[in-house]
Amino acid sequence: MTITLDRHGSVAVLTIDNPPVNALKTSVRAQLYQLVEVLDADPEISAVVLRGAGKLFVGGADIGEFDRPPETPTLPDLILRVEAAVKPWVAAIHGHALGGGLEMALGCHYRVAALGAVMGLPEVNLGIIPGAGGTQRLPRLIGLEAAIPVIAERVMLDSDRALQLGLVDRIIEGPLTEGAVAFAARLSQTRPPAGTRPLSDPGPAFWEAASARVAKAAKGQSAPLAALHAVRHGVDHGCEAGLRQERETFLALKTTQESAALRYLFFAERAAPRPADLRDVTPRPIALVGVVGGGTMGSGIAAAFRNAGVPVILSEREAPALERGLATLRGLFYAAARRGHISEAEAAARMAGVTGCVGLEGLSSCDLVVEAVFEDLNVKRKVFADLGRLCRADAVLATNTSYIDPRQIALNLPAPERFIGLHFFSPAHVMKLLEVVPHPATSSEVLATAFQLARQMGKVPVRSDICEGFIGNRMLKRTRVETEALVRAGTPFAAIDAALRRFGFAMGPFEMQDMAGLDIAYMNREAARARGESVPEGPLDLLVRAGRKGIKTGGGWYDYAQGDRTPQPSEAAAAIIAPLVGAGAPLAEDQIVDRLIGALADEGRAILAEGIASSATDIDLVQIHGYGFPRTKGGPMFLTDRKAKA
Ligand code: T1G
Repeated sequence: MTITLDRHGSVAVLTIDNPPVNALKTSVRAQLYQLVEVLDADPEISAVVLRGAGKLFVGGADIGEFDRPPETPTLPDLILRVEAAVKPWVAAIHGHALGGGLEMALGCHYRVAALGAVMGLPEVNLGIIPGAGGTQRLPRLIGLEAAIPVIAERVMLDSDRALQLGLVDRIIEGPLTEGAVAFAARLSQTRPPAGTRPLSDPGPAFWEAASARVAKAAKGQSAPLAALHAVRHGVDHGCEAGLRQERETFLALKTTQESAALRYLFFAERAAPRPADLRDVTPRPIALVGVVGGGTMGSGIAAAFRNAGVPVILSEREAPALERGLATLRGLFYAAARRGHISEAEAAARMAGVTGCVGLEGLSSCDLVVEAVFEDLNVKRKVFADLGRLCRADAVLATNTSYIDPRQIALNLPAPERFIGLHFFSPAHVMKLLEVVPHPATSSEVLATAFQLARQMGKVPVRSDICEGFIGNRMLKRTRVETEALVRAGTPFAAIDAALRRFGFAMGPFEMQDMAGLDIAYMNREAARARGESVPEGPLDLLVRAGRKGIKTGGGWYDYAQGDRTPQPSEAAAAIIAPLVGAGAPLAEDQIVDRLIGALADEGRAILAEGIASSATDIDLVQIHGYGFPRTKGGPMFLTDRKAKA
């Protein structure tokens, strides 16, 4: 049984106990449906309290059931039955009431909440819309102005705001169940269903503004506007018509590739920080972190740890460089305050948790030290030789290298079991991806510590074994090879960028190169040539040798006006690369996309076959959280796998 029934006098308390999030799976719905009948008929019962066991009320419908047709009683069936109950039902909300969980509460006649409870309808995150009345009942309870951001823009309501809006009837400060029972015991009747409340049309200007706002926040996803449309349909045609339209839209969206991709990522992102093979390994406590290098990566990494509440010591070789690093950090925190993400006081507190030191001696008491110095083997080796001498034997020592073999870096390091690669992505305090690259000697405890830190920082950690460029940059290199081959064969690079932007990338590969700087890839190619590898002369080499390194030099593949990051077509660039551009027929847009996504998946399969990545899902997470692959497509492995099965 996942529903328990306790009697408190004349009040029945039903507890949904379906760990981990009390999802309203079929058996839960069936039991609840039956209990409505039983309790309605029970003369001893005057009211019903519905609550969730554990840390929350209900996390929603069971997302795991979405790949099959809904079984009865469906959630709409159950909610209509509760609404029709003759005894008043009170939803007692603590923790989260999300999606179908909030819709269930909206079907109850009354709602009470514990302090700090959070309510929302985040279905659009999954490429669907609320499918059990949320788009109709919520606006009728709290008004369109407050409801639309919850339904279509991922806004959450805490208990105070919910009380203010009339979503909840009471906040229970003491023990929730007792408070809810006391509230219910005083009830003598139900209340008309939320759906019967009037909702007038605010007029075209309101809808225009709402559509524009929702479309902007949707970033190309289709569910948010579909949710708004369902709300409006109910305003125009009444609640019943709105419920029908909502359900049809929900069922239709559920079968889309976009929703399948977003659900796939939902589970992948939740599983990533808890690899099964580390579940029984206790991570080390990390109370103080040292960061070596105050450049762009070093200051970003320090900010990521501070944002997670961990005190940081920033180390630089000289005082002026240290001052610059600390100033960059201060700038990051106060920029976050200016954007309203944190308060000024919080920005000051985060900076107060940073100390600086010149040299490495000041890092001897750190539990973890992350090296983020210049990408040079000898420089890194020297840093770790010193850290190995200065730091405690149980301190974790990590390198942020993106290309160099960690085994080479740790060659002379005593106790290499404490060494690991932690590859952050720029800007490190923003980008969610963290490639965790164990050295062959890395202990499972140190590995578990890396994943625990990723959880603490809200990162998506992906384990990568050692190869050149690990998972992400290796696939980036493959993309470069493929895109360059297309240009050589006659497909304009601007057409490639346009094709991938329309596919869903925020920018194309050539625009991305101009932003990151062409010289990074050029130096890697030159280094490979110096190692005797055959790297054919490419258009990128011609551009860099002509002084075109991207935005920072006013031009790369494209031209850029002073202070403007908008790519402009460049005759100069076209002339420079012309000797290497073929006269073949350019590929059509879908061919470009198929070719490049296919190449990414092909490289992904090679990475899997070599055991560099643990799963195809991990490869997709790297692409989504490190390289801007559109979430609505799920990732190259997910997409090509679906195509192959179609
Ligand atoms: N269904 C199935 N599994 C779920 C789930 C759900 N709704 N929510 C979470 N899980 C799993 C998750 O995969 C993980 O599994 C474990 O629970 C713990 O999750 C009709 C159609 C509730 C705030 O979108 O936001 O209702 O990895 O790590 O940090 O309109 O989970 O342990 O195996 O996230 O404490 C709408 C989704 C559904 C909310 C808890 N609801 N969940 O956070 O734990 S659609 C949502 C969350 C719907 C109706 C529609 C969070 C949480 P595992 P976790 P957490």
